[in-house]
Amino acid sequence: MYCSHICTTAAFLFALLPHGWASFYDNPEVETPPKSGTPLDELKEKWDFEWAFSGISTFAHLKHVKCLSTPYEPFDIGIIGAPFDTAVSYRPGARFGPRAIRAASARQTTFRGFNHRAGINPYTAWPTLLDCGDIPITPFDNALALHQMTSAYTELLSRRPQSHANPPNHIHPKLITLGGDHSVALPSLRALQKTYNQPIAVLHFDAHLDTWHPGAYPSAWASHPTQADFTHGTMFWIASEEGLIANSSSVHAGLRTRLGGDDYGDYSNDERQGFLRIEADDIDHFGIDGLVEMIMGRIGTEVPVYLSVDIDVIDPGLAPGTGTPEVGGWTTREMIQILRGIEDLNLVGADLVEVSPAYDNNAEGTALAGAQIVYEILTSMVKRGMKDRGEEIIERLKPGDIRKMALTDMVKGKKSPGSNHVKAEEVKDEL
Ligand SMILES: [Mn+2]
Repeated sequence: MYCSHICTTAAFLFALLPHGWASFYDNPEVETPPKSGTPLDELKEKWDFEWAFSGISTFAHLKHVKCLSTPYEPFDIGIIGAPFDTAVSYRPGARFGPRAIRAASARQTTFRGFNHRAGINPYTAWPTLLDCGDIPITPFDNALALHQMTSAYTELLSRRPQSHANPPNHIHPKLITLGGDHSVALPSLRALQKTYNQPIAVLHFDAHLDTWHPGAYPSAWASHPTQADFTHGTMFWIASEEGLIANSSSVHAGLRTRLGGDDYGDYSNDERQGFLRIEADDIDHFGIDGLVEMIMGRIGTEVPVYLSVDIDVIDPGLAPGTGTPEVGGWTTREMIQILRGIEDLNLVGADLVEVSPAYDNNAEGTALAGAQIVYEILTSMVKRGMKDRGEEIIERLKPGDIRKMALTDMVKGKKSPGSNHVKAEEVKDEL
């Protein structure tokens, strides 16, 4: 009875269809309009496209080149995997981080890559971007692994970037590392210090200090120095000892770890290494703008900065898949806003480490957070380059400005603008 009514209606409507025309139900051979250009151009036009869910997994569908063994393919910014996790103190598994982050970046595409918070699309802007693949790192010998990573970074940083000297300070290519446990920051810093011939400021987002003395792990068997000194909790201590880190312009942000012993000894040790400490709880007292001000005040926009993000800076409720989870962390949204706030830093390299997918939730939440953080870092590198090249950037409004503007208009009885691409000057006039 139900069908009879529906079916009668359907039959009636079908009769009204213009049967003389081919409809898409006929599934005809589709003729694409003729294009000017070579047959190869036409093939590319038709077939060079990947949906978010299709294609071989690279970061954001970027072209994959094994950069280490392909010196004739220049790039400006390379994404490189460091699948290494034999220096962790708790949960191993971050060697699978690079592939998880790449998979989670699948919805980052050139055609939908505009960062509305930043006003640019990093995937269509000036730099040649490549997914440089992974550094082949031994899982059996950490001394050798450290050597391999240092050699790999040094090799890649020695290349001439595609857009050499445009912007003027773009003399070396830039790398964003997908970790890997956090120890991979040491070989990065070694290579950066050598390449730039100066100590590098470290902006370090993490629940933990990672400036611990190797002796912080008690053992009757300890001898020093030893290969066992190189861990994901000691690499900044080693880097400080080696003079790689710019003392007095480095920052930890997001700290909430328990400390060793019965006092603040870890902090005094940390201070000797020249870090400013911003704790996770500080966000409630100073807000995002306050934290951004502290970081920018400390580092400024000129000194070369290595931005090192341990995914455990995010609360494990949102990012559980990590080596040493600590409750009470920042939300992903807070982290994104902080990263947007510090976009004027002079980044010379970055990493996103400690994504350990075996402990992630089924919805790949940790890897998604990691992929988004890499996107924000990449956005900053690209945007700073655009500014240094004198390119025009769509000025964006801060979320607070938009809200204020909407409220002002509503108070005046006007329609709320409801969009954020209104020119900033117009709003300033309004306010
Ligand atoms: Mn760490």
